[in-house]
Amino acid sequence: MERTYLMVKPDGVQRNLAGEIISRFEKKGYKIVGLKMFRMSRELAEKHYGEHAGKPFFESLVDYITSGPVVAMVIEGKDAVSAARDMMGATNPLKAAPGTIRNSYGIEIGRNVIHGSDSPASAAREISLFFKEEEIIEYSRDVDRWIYE
Ligand code: D4T
Repeated sequence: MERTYLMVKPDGVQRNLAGEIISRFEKKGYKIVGLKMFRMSRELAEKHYGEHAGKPFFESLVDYITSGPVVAMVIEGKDAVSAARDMMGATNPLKAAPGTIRNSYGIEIGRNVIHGSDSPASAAREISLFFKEEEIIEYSRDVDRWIYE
């Protein structure tokens, strides 16, 4: 079982899409083990997007991600990192495959509704950046035997 970090970005929250997006991961069968709303500080945003520092879109990216609350979650399940990336679709919503979250709800790359970790290593880094250990809940679900064989 693998964990990944997902975050409904400020546009997704403003557009009342948080519930819909959380629901997609629940309905697929992933277990939510962490969930909260917060507004990101500039410092945290610059750390999170550190790999893009110096790029032309960096400042607007930090402005955007700090512009309002985000809804962050940690989900757990088989191949969670890559499966969640597939469910989100390509970074540019106009290039995202039909049916993906970004294709369904976005148009612009700078308003692409959701973030998800791009590798198990990023997931571990982002989970510890945004969640305290005690905010991750370990529990079992009876329904798991109907989701996994
Ligand atoms: P995030 O990290 O937001 O889930 O997006 P991705 O993992 O899919 O894509 P990324 O790291 O390459 O980009 C981070 C973030 O920057 C915005 N962006 C990206 C942008 O505004 N203009 C651009 O040209 C690029 C490449 C969108 C996502």
